[in-house]
Parts: sequence; structure tokens; C-alpha cells
Amino acid sequence: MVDFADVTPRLSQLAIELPSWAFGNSGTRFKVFGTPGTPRTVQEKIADAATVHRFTGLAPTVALHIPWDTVDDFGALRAHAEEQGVALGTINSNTFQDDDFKLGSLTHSDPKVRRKAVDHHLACIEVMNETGSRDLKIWLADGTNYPGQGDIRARQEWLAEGLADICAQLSGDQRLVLEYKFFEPAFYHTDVPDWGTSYAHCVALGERAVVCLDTGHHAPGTNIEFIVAQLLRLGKLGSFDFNSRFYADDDLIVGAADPFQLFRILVEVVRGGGYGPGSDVALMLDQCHNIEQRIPGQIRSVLNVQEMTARALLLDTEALDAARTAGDVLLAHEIFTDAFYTDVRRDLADWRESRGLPADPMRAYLASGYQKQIEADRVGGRQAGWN
Ligand code: PSV
Ligand code: MN
Repeated sequence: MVDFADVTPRLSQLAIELPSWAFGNSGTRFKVFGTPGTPRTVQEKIADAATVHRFTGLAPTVALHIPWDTVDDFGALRAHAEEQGVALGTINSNTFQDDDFKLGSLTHSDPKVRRKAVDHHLACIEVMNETGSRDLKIWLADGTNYPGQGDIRARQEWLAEGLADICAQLSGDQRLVLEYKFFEPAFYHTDVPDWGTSYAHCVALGERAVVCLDTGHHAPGTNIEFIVAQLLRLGKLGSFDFNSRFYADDDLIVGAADPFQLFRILVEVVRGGGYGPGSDVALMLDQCHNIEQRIPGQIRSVLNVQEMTARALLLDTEALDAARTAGDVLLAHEIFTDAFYTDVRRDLADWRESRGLPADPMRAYLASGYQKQIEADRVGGRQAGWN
């Protein structure tokens, strides 16, 4: 068994990017519940994200969604984030809320609409140049609802052309990160439904293009850790959007629905070199807190990832290799599950304290008075949401 003290140097390398939209109102198509203290501006979202980082030491960057987080001066927003102790991270494009994109954006049959979709991404690259962001994350709502509705083959060609135009404008260490999702909002076909399609486009685009794996974007029963292993092997895993799901793209707290799946994924991340300073894989959350409080929801999420990362690092890979080599199926499985079942919470609490962090970030946040303060301060204005 590996000792907890042996993994702490690697554990301190963990950095998780928070989504700005997790702090605004969200809901289902049935109801969006507003709550006191919800940010009205992107600056307030960043302040909340920075609070999560202050209590956990785990979340040094915040992802923005454009146009939800558009401001006149992104340089000033960058300075604001830095003052709060965090940096701006991934820029997410959004072509899913404009009427012109009802029948597709980069895959629309009308070249003028495709041009508009490309231009939106070029504007996002301008934002990245000001925020210092590395990644442009593209998720498209493009697809069709009925067989025959669209030319699914032609749409792939248009998609390839649009992505190439966007990619050509990236510079320095900037990357295009292409996210896939097998359904929703389109229900018959989606233009980037799976890792294979995303991978095929990324290979054609070259070195700058990598795949984003959102854990909620697969059919039930999909072996996600296999996809992780494969993409890492191919050098094309760019980032994760972590969340958890029971049924569809539920966007629930990571590790809540299936902690063992999160463990299996993180084992493959570590195994494939996707963890730590030598790796370019970005670990992000993409979640919504529809009924629970959002800041504690994000704290719980990053702590879940931390706990599971610790357990993945505790896996005794030498013993596992030996068991595998000996063909001892049950021993190999036992070694694997031993790491998963190791309760690291006490060790993590002590370790946090030794680094000047609260032993229990959740309780420390709840006792801090931050929530009361934002509820008192954030009166008037329009609460942020998916608009
Ligand atoms: C789409 O379901 C998605 O996962 C994309 O990453 C979007 O940007 C995000 O959700 C919005 O929450
Ligand atoms: Mn996502």
C-alpha cells in the first residue's frame, strides 16, 4: 500500500478550473429558482470563484462563457481576477442562444450564418488575447431533430472548414478544444456527437486542436475511462468538463452520482500522464447548482475531485502490475478497489491544515459569513443566469 505522505507532493499539483456560470442562476426547462446573493456581474462571479479558491486552495482559475461574461474591458477584468487571487482561464464560445443559429452554426447550410459563427469564435480569440487565456472551448448545439432534416455529410465538411478558419487565428500557446455530446438540444443527430468525431476533426486541424471530454456527455453505461486512456495515448485529450449524471446531461456535482467512475477516470488520467505539471490536460468543472447553494456546491465539487485524486495516487501500481503479470484477476481487482475504498478524509484535513488551509473548507466557508455578506450586498440589479 502506498502511504498518504508519499502522494502529497503530487496532490499539491492539483488545480481545478471553475465555470463562471456555476455561480449564476440555472435550472431546468421547468423552473429557474433565483436565490439571494446571486452575482449580478461577472466581477461578482469571479469574487465567488475566488472564495472557493481561498477556502480550498484548489481552484486558481475561472472559465468564462461568451457572451454571458462579456465586458467592455477584458484587461481590467483580468486585473480584477488577479486582485482576487485567481486567473481567467478557458474561454467558452456560445452559438446556442442566437436565433440565427436555430438550424446550426458552423454547420448551417447558409454560408452567411456559418461566417457569423466563425466570426463569433474570432471575437472569442480576441478576448483570449486580452485575458491571457490558453484555451478556446467549442461546444456546438448543432444537429437535427428529424431524419432527412439536414445533410449530415455536408455539415461535417462545413464544420471542418469553419474549425480550420478559427484555428488559423490562434497564436502562441493557444488551443482549440472541441467538446462532444451525443444528444441535446438536437435529438436525432448531433454534429460532434462523440470522441471519435471530435478526434477526427482535431487530427485534421493539427497540433493546436484537442478534445474536451465532458463526463455527462455519453450514453449510459459508456466506459469513459477507456476514452480517457485512448485520448491520452493519442495525445489528444485537452480537457475535462467534470460533473455527474444519473440520467442525461444532469450537470450535478462531480463524484456525486458515481464516485467509483470518477476514481476510474482519475486512475487513467494519472496512468496516462494527464496529471501534474508535465501535462496539458485541463481539469474543469461544468456544473449547475439548481437547488443547492452554489459556493458550497463548488467547494464540495473540488473537494470530491481532490479526494478521488488522492485515492487514485494511492493506487499501488507496482503490486497491481505484479498481479496482472501473474494473471491474478482477483488480486488485481482487490488492489484496485483497495485504493478506491481508502478513506483519505482525515489525512487530507491534516494536510490542508499543514498548508495553512482550513481542515474542513466546507464548514469554514459556512462559518465565514461570506454568504450573509453577499446576500446583504447584492441587492438590486439583475441576477446572472444563462443570458
Ligand atoms: C453543453 O451541454 C455544455 O456541456 C457545454 O460545455 C456548454 O458550454 C455548457 O454545457 C454550458 O453549461
Ligand atoms: Mn461541458
